[in-house]
Amino acid sequence: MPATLFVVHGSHPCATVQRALELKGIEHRVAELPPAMHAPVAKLLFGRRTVPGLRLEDGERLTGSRAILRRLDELVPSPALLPEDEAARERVLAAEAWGDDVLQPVARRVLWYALDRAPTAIPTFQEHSALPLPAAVRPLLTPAIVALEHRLNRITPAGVRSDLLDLPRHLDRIDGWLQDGTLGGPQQNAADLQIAATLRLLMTMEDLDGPIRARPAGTLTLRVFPEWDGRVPAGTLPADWLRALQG
Ligand SMILES: N[C@@H](CCC(=O)N[C@@H](CS)C(=O)NCC(=O)O)C(=O)O
Repeated sequence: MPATLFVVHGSHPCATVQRALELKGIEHRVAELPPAMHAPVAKLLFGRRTVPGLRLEDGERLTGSRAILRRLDELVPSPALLPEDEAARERVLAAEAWGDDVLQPVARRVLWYALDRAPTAIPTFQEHSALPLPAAVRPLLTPAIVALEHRLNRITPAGVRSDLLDLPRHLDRIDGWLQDGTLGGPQQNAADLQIAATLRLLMTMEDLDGPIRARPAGTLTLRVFPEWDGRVPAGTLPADWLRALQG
């Protein structure tokens, strides 16, 4: 049996790992878990309640996007997801860690906050989902999923406001890494995959799409992930909180 990647459809770290598997040509199937309800399943299978989780052909189980990418590089060294040069490698590892620890949660908080305000956008995130949930049942589950995600991600309006006010600073940092070559080289690296997946999820919100798309960070994102389900209409996020991004 090929490797199995356990995902939630549209999850950004899951997309990071899936793209790494594709780049390396590792045969795999994708097992999709229902959002929010995936946590107990992931905990049972991988000992940690988050996706992505990867079960390799020989049964080895891996969890966490960064740990999975490290193991994939050991198993299939080419194309490498980290540069050979020691200093460049350290820079990519630091950018990847920042993308995981700092940027990844920003997209979760802002998106689930937005989906609470615009629940009719939720089906657009399921367009290519393979979950055998009848369309009639999905709207019934939606409020519970949104509430659970708010709890899991400790979402508050003040927190989301400060995430959005900080976003221009985050984008400046990413553009700086593109300028110094840490990101955006001819061969996609681990930090490209980690950071672009989060930016792509943020770009599903029309309020954020334009300001990100206009930057080098947006160009990288669309190069790594041209397609992504989901569209949250403009005007969903409070205009006041977006001022820093537009200015
Ligand atoms: N940062 C870790 C964790 C990923 C993560 O938090 N995934 C979310 C989905 S995007 C999740 O499974 N959340 C469930 C929870 O927090 O219980 C990684 O990159 O693998």
